[in-house]
Amino acid sequence: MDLFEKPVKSGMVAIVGPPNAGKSTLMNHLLGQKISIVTAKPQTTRNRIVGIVNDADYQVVFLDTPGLHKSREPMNVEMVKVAMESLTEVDLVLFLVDVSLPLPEKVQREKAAEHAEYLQRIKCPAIMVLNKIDLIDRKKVLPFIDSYAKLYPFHAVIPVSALGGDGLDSLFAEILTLLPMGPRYFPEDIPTDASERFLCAEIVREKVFLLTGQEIPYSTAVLIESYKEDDIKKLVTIHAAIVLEKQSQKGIVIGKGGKKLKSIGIAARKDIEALIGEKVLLKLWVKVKKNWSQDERFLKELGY
Ligand SMILES: Nc1nc2c(ncn2[C@@H]2O[C@H](COP(=O)(O)OP(=O)(O)OP(=O)(O)O)[C@@H](O)[C@H]2O)c(=O)[nH]1
Ligand SMILES: [Mg+2]
Repeated sequence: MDLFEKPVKSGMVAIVGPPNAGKSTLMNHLLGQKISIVTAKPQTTRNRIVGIVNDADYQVVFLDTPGLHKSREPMNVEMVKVAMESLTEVDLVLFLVDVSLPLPEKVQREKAAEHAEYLQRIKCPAIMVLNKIDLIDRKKVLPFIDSYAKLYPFHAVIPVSALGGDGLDSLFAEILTLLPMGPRYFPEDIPTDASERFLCAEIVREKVFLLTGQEIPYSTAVLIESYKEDDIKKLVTIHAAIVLEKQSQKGIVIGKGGKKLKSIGIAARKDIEALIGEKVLLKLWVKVKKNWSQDERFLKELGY
């Protein structure tokens, strides 16, 4: 880094909140690029994922995090720990909730109490982001603004649609006003610090989430076993294992005559090619590792 580089608005911004609130969708939209995987199922994101937005006057480093929730499962406990740590290690927190869910008042109150517990840990400015306003009548957003303003001294409460983009300009402007001046922490030309291998594994996992039902997504991990670039042929060959917890799940992921696995592979290859800008040969296979999500060493290997 150039020592004489002029300081810019720069800092770390954690995107935290309950599962499925739209945290990854928000980060991708602010980046203008898909880095984090998105599905309609909760607990999609398992790691802290960095997304960097650069301009002449700023560098905003977003941290997309796993959803905050109560769980005793070892993997989920780790995921929540990652999100909790993000609450305390950043310059600004965006606390994101889904305001489109029609919840009974009692549940709403319980949720607010749980959120207040998380919010107590924050040591920096915070913005409350009320997401998915495209799904409800504008008038229904007002009570949320009031009730969340009581929970914590937020610098702002901003309704948005992370998917459609409504409210994101105001949100980004507010983010910039709250960030300190400082150096750029990352080079200007990279949108994330995640490796291509990691992003490829995530894409395969997203397709398993999207194309299988019931318990399969939560029992799935993806390991990239080899990643070879051929500069002459301009071809990247990737071998990946879809790791499941039980033998009985194998048939579901492979499907009749291998059909399901084939469609997972086709969908994943398209996205990987778009991400790395080269032709990809993706070879997938399915293996069973009994109760891998309880195995701390394996979780470490996966980076969870
Ligand atoms: N209609 C609508 N849907 C949205 C919006 N934001 C996100 N979604 C949808 O909500 C679902 C969850 O989105 P994600 O971005 O994966 O949510 P998340 O908070 O990252 O979820 P976890 O990683 O599981 O904690 C997906 O189906 C998104 O398309 C929005 O503003 N409007
Ligand atoms: Mg997510």
